[in-house]
Amino acid sequence: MALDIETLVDLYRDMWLIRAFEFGLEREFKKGNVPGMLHTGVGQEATQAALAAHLKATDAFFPDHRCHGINALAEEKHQGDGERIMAELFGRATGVCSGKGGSLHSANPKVGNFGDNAVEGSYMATVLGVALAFQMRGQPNVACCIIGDGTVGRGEFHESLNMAAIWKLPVLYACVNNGYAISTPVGKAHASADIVDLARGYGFPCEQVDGNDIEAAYEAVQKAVEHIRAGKGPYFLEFKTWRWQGIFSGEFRPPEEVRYWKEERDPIKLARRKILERGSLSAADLDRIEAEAKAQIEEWIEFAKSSPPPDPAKATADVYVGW
Ligand SMILES: Cc1ncc(C[n+]2csc(CCOP(=O)(O)OP(=O)(O)O)c2C)c(N)n1
Ligand SMILES: [Mg+2]
Repeated sequence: MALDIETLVDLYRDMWLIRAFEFGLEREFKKGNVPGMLHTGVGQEATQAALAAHLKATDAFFPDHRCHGINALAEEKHQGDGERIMAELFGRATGVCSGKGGSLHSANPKVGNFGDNAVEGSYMATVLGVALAFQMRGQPNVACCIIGDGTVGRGEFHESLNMAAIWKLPVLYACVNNGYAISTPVGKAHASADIVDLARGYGFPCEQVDGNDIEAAYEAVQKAVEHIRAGKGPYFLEFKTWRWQGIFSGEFRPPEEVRYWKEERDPIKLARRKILERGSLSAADLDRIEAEAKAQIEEWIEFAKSSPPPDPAKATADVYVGW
């Protein structure tokens, strides 16, 4: 089913915001302005924009290490301050965690962002507690965990799906299958290269989605979220996609594969084609949306750069809660 043009254009704008965010961040990282490690979500914008479009501030999501874009969109959509994710990545006091969280620990539960951490799979257990709380309080909220294909190898994957199934918990599993974990192809690490096959045995709805097709991704998340909010229990979505950047710099994938995904399967190019085919917006209109997103990100980068570093006297503030 085709999305209405307004929604499609909004998603196009969101995808450009994510890509500009990641490219801007990467540029500054290479200049030494961003501390820590960096893994970007370039190539996965459709999946992230689709999730961000349906998650409310009252929901909870656990992002993975490529989710700067979804973190920024949640911040921007719910509080109008996406620049605080940029500042967090720059390690500045104006960041969502006062510059002490960085990429993996950017969190802000006020917008539903419960944060990532360095141990792949750990929040597949934590998400159950949040989901159980929603269920016990009778709230129609979604607890979403965004995981990569690599996380599927962790024991928590199966423990989490099993418990969500038997307790009918409101969990949305969003598995971003980008073909590799570090440099190991999915099919060499798991019994099926289609992760959805591994999830199906738990008996709740599971679907495989083209994660580079914004319409398919948006509609799949919409359907899953409606199911969960109606109290019908968990839902599993596998987004088939591809990440432009690996874990480390350098390229290990065959040149033809890289060309195919960047040229033929770029989610932004695909969305642009769809919008132009509808005929109500011109190429110039879409160029303007792209330029606006890039300009907004440059403002966020300036905000981050001009913000002060955290005050060393507050190093332990917010580390322990209320005692
Ligand atoms: C338990 C654990 N083992 C290993 C790592 C190191 N590590 C960081 S990212 C990563 C690969 C993750 O692959 P995937 O989930 O497919 O995500 P992608 O980078 O492809 O998006 C690994 C092994 C880790 N963080 N935690
Ligand atoms: Mg992967």
